[in-house]
Amino acid sequence: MHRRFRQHEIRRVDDLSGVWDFSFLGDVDADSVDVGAIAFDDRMAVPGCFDATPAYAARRGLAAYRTRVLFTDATRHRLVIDGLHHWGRAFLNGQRLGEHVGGFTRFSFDIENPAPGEAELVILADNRFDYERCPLHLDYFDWYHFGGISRGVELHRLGQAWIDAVRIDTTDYRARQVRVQVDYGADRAGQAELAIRCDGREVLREAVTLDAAGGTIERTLTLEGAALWSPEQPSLHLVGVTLGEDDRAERIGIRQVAVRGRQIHINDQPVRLLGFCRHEAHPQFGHTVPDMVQIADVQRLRDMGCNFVRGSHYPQDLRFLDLCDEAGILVWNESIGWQQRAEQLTDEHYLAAQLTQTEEMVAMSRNHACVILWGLLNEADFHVPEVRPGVARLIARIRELDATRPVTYASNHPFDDTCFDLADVISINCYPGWYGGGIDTIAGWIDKIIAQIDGPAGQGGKPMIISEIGAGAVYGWRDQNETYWSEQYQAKHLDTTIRHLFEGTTRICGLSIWQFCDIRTADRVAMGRPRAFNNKGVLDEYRRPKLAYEVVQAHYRRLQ
Ligand code: ADA
Repeated sequence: MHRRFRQHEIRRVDDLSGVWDFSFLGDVDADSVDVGAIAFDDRMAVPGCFDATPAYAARRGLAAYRTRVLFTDATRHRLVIDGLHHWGRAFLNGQRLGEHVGGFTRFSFDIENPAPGEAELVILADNRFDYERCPLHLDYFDWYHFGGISRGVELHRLGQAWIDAVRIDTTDYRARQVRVQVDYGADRAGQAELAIRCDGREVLREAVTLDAAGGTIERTLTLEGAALWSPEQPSLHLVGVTLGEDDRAERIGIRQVAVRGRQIHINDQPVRLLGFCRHEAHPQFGHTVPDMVQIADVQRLRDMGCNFVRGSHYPQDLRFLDLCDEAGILVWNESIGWQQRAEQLTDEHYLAAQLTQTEEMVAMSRNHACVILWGLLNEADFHVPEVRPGVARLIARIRELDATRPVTYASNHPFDDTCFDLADVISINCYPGWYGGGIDTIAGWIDKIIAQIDGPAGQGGKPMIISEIGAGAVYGWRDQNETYWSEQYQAKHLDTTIRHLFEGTTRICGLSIWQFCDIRTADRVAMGRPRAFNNKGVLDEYRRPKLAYEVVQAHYRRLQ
C-alpha cells in the first residue's frame, strides 16, 4: 500500500499490486475447491473489487486470484493484506496460509520457512452473505458490499527478529512527551540494538535483550521542539524505529484528545466538529477508492469548510487517514456494523468476529493523529437491555487497547437506549424531515432529543454529536415544487438543520451530515432508494455537487 511516508528502509517489502490471474468460481463451497485445479481464465486488478467491473457486476460468489512471488531465501516472510472482501483464504504453493473474516481491516499470515525461488500465491475472496462464515457483513446493510482484494497486498521479509508494530501515544503534549511501544517477535532470544529517530534526528540508541517468545519494549521520549498537531496546524513527525536488522516508521502528530464536560478538546481547546459521514465507495471502483478520488474527496471536504469525517460504517483506508492527518480533518473511525440486532449482539460467534475486527481496526489506525474518536457498531439494538454485556465488552476492549481516545457509537434510539452510560460521547442518528414529517418538524425533533439526553434519565454531562441527519436528492432532479428527492428539498432541509443545530441550541458539539456522496446500496434495501443508491449525498457518486453543497459550505465556513 502506498502511504504518504516510507514505512521501511531496511526491511524488504514487495508490493504485490498489479494485474493478477483471476477466476470467478461462483456459488461453490470454498472447502471443496481444489486450488491446484482452478482454471484461471481471466485477469483482475489488485487492489480492486471484481464486481465493480462489467463482467462480474452484481455477481456474488467465490473468486480466485493468483500471482507469483519470489523468495530469495528461506527466512520468515509475512504476507500483509490490507482488505479482502469479505471472507477470504490464502494458499502458497497449494498449502493453506490462513483465512480472514471481514473486509475493511489489515491482517497477515506468516510464512516460516519458504523454499527459495518462485511460489504461487492464490487468494480466495468470497462476497456472499453467510452468517456462519462471516457474521460481520449481512445482506440488509444499507450499502453495496463489493467483493475482492480491495486494498493492497505486500510480502515482507522479516529475518530472525522483527518488529510487529510500533505504537506511539502522546502522554504529555505540552512537554512533547510520547510513549513508544515496539512489539517484536523473534525466532530466538538474543541482543539487538534499538534506535529511534524523530524527523531524522536520533533520540534513542541502546542495546536490548530480546525474548524468544517476543514482547514489547516501551520507552517514554521527549521530542524537543516538535510542533503540535491540531486541525489548524496539522504538524506531523516521522518516528523511525530500528531493531536489530529490522525497521519500521510511523508518522504521528503530538496532540491530546479529551472529553471535558459537554465538549471535546484537542490540546485543551474545545473543538466544534463540522463534517459528514463518508463511505469508501465509488461505482467504478467499489471499495478500492483510487488515490485521485481520495484526494478529490479531501479537497471537497476542505472546500466545504469541514473539519470532521465520520468514517461510516467501517475502518477507513489508511491512505485516506494519511490525507486527513495532513489536512487536519478529524476522524471518527468505527468498526463495521449496521443495525445489529440483539440476536447478533448476544451471539458469541458474532462477538468474537467483532472483537477481532475491532482489534485490527485499532492496530492499523491508532498512530493517526486525525483519528480522535473510536466508534463501534451503528444503530444497533441498543434499546434492548440484553445487548449491554456485548456492547460493554467491545467498548472495554477498545479502551484496553487505547485509552487515549474517547469512544462513541451512533444510536437511533435516543429515547430508550440502554448503553449510553458506556460511551464517552453521545451520538444520535435521526431523520426528522425525511422519514416522517416535513422540514418544519426538524427543530422540534432535535429539541426533543436534547431534552431527553439532558433529562433525568439521560447523559446530560457528556458531549453530544448528531452523527447522522439528512435528506435524499437525486442528482439533477430540480423541481419547482421542491418535492422529496429534489435537490431543492435537500438543500432546504440541511439549511434548516444546520441553522437549528448551531443557532437554535448550543448543546451540540458535532455534526456529521448523512452523507458526503451518494453510494450504491444493497438489493435488499433498494425499495425506497431510487436507482438502488442511497441518495443523501451532497455530492453524487461521481462527486458532482448538488444544490445542498453550497448551502452546507456557507454554513460550515461561517461556523468554523
Ligand atoms: C441509517 C444508517 C445509514 C443510512 C441512513 C439512511 O441511519 O445508519 O447507513 O442507511 O439510515 O439513509 O436511511
